Amino acid sequence: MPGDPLEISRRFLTAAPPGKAAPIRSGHINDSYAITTSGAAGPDYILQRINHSVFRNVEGLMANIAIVLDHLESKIRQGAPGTEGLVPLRIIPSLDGRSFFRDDDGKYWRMYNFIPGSRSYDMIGNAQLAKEGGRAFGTFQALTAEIDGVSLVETIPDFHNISTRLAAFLTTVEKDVAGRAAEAREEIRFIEERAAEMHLIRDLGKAGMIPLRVTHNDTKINNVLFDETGKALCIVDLDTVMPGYSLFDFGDAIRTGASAAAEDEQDLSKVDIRMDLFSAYAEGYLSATRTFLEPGEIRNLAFSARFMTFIIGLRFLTDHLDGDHYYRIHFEKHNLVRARSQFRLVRKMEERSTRMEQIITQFAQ
Ligand code: ADP
Ligand code: GN1
Ligand code: MG
Repeated sequence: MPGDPLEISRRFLTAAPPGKAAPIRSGHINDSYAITTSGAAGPDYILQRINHSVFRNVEGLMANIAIVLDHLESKIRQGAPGTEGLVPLRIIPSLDGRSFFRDDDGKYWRMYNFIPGSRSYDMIGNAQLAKEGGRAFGTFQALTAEIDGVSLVETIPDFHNISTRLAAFLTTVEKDVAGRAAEAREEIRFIEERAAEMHLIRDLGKAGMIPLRVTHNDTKINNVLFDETGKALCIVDLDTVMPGYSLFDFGDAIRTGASAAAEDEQDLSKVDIRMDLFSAYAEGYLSATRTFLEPGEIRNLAFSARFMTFIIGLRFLTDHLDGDHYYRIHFEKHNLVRARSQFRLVRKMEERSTRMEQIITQFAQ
């Protein structure tokens, strides 16, 4: 049957025949399955259907990932600083030797090795894990510095471009195709009040005050795989690796990795930034990056958390007003719930901005 994950997994060059496919339901865009080969105790591979309406250039996207993974694997092999204990992620080729497989319905699939004994967390429980997560993403930033950004395609153009995101939002509010704008009046005002200040990173970039780097661009903390002792094993979810600002990656990791509540928490009184986790993440991240980050980057790390939380909230709200075409939702108004929780988190970060800046200064020394 076309589209059946177990059938599809048999179209890849696995070391043993696939016997079981179990869905992994954490992401909002792609579909992932853990593939266990016959007789094996745990999964050996991960199969993913790439969302082709979000990622228009799958060939370019897989080429990006191949460049980054090859580079990371060679760094791990050389024993570059920070790579101890890291496990390489590898693309498993299709039977016809390509980096992806296109099924009879035109859907795109790819396969990776499953990182054995790994787990990921939608929310971080303790400072030790936050510090290790920060060290892992900091190391990723350090290791990818040698890749020439020109060799990478922009898999989603203007992904964290606040100007185009705000313009899309305003058009969506104006059209109000789903008739939902009235209910979101407060959130719309929240965005309008902050729109001007949110241009900061873009302005610094344009003025040459912060460098373009190779960045991950989706550093949700569940994209770090840890072992059972809390040691980072691997960074996954590389679909959006492309040129960007380090501030995007720091900010998005704080949004999820230092949050006291889930991304879609409905009880807004629970939403807050945990300063113990922020501090630990910043310590881990800066331990791997402080030698090369530029002053314009360091100075804006605390702000970047607010920025990324804002822009993701803005995208959730835009999708809600547009009728939920982009993010997978699990209940009615899910995107509105997500947006509200992100905006509450922005408010909490505003209240704590002075302390957040002090912490960055302390660990940047
Ligand atoms: P999404 O874009 O849907 O978030 P991810 O690539 O992040 O997709 O995969 C979803 C989840 O699957 C991850 O958070 C992680 O828990 C698990 N996962 C992804 N890749 C691997 C892997 N190679 N080995 C083990 N688990 C993985
Ligand atoms: C999406 O696919 P996933 O769940 O890792 C989104 C990110 C958002 C995130 C919000 C390609 O990530 O940009 O930060 O949801 N990915 C894409 O949870 O749009
Ligand atoms: Mg992910």
